[in-house]
Amino acid sequence: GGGDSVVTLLDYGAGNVRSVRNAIRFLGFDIKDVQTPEDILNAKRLIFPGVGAFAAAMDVLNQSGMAEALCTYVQNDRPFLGICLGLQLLFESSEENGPVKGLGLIPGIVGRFDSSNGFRVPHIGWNALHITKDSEILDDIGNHHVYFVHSYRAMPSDDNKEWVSSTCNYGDNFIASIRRGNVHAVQFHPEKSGDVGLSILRRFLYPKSHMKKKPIEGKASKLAKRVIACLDVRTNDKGDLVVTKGDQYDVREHTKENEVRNLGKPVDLAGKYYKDGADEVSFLNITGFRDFPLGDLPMLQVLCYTSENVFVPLTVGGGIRDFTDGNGRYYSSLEVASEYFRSGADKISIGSDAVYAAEEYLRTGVKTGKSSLEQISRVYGNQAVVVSIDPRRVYLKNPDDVKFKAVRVRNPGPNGEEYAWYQCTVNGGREGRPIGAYELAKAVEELGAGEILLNCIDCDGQGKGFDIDLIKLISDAVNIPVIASSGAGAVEHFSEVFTKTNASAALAAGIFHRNEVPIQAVKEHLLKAGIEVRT
Ligand code: 1PR
Repeated sequence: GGGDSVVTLLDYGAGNVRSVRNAIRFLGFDIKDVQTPEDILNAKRLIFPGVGAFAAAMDVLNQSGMAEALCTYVQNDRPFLGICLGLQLLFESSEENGPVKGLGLIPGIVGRFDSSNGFRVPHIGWNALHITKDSEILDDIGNHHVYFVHSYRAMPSDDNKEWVSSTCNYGDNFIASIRRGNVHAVQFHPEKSGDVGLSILRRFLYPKSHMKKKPIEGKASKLAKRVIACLDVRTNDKGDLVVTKGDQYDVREHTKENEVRNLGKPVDLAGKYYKDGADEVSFLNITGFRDFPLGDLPMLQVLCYTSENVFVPLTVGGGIRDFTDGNGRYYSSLEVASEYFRSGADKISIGSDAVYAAEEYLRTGVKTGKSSLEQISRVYGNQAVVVSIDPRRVYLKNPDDVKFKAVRVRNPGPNGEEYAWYQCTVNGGREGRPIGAYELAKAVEELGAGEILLNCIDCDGQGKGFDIDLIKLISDAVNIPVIASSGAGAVEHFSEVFTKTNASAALAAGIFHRNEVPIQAVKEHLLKAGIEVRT
């Protein structure tokens, strides 16, 4: 069981629990990993961060004898904290690839969110909670937001109301947390919910140190719009990994030396943006398409170090594809992604390889299951897979001139063209492909993408605002969240994109790197404009 500063962690090896480990260590605890069912029974306090699919998790728990030990542990009212799937598994069954039987400790069935009522699935992002009873670990959460990422949820009912300690509204009113005695579980991710999440974990780890007081009333909120800081990372000519930033994807200074623009160190900047209130941090390894990322150990180290101190979701992209190195050793895209997840990424993002996969899918009409996108989303869940689109505007006089979806644009082209289509590119914008952003977005949604990062080469680094025509087109075309990117230059650009399009998040790089607009100013402006954000 270990001493007072030890937490027993049930990690059955199905995915990334690195962020949970980092958060526990950050709070001053050591981790003892469960090896046998006895380790569960002997734990002083047990954290169970469920990851992966429900059925796979139950198989492991049943075969190892841990399911029985968990049931005994919970029935004996021992200190327990389940996270995400670690909450869902306590219920009777799940519809995820099922029905599949769960641990059966709490009455109820875990079902999928209904996306037909206009809510995007997966549910990704920050919500405030409706506290329904004294939950202890949530006592001072008030109206603060916590981070969710899931497609399945349990619902409150008369049969389980003695367990439910908070709910959240996302189309359905679903269970956000349960509490009975010393047994707690949360559907959201405290380890990814910034300071608020850390304080929830702290309350679980140090229960006696908190004076009993009346919980602050919380009110359930709408899903907050996210503000994301993006770091384009590459090796400069001196061999240092730097944060860079392009103008329309050109990252070199226009001087005689023509050096790669250097805006700072990746780990430092990520830490700064976390402290400044970024809801997520993205790293894009922008030369990953030509350099093999697993040969690029510094990038993996950047993730390792960043995830030790940054407790919001981290995304990493660049170079995720199958690869054969100089010695003829073959690496699958899944291995590349796994290495990123092990190093601390919560999501990976795929650019070029998703374009090829979508082209093939549209050509053949067949889902082979072999593309990087399909494989990674099958193993890690589609909420862990972002597709990054790098389109370029192509003006048209007549929308029927191309077989791709064209839109009427607000600002006509150089020759008065009133229409444009958005051509996808690969290799960091270097090569245009015969597919539009609209066709790509719809295809990758079907292939298993959980989110779209929508750039625009024309707007990148220009500071003139997001491409509203493009973002509206794509966010109306798909049912997964869309992150608007490229062109932010002022706080007003953020309220514009959230009022004129259905984007779920907005991403910026240059204005944050150059300290032109702090993240806090963006949030304050959005609040004033009546747009819900995490503060
Ligand atoms: O194709 O899977 O290896 O992924 C490569 C990834 O690297 C893609 O996500 C691609 O978008 C990105 N990338 C490649 N080259 C560049 C480049 O700039 N030369 N960066 C690049 C893309 C665009 C945004 C940028 C926003 C906001 N950067 O991420 O941060 O446009 O910028 P702003 O706010 O300053 O306007 P693969």
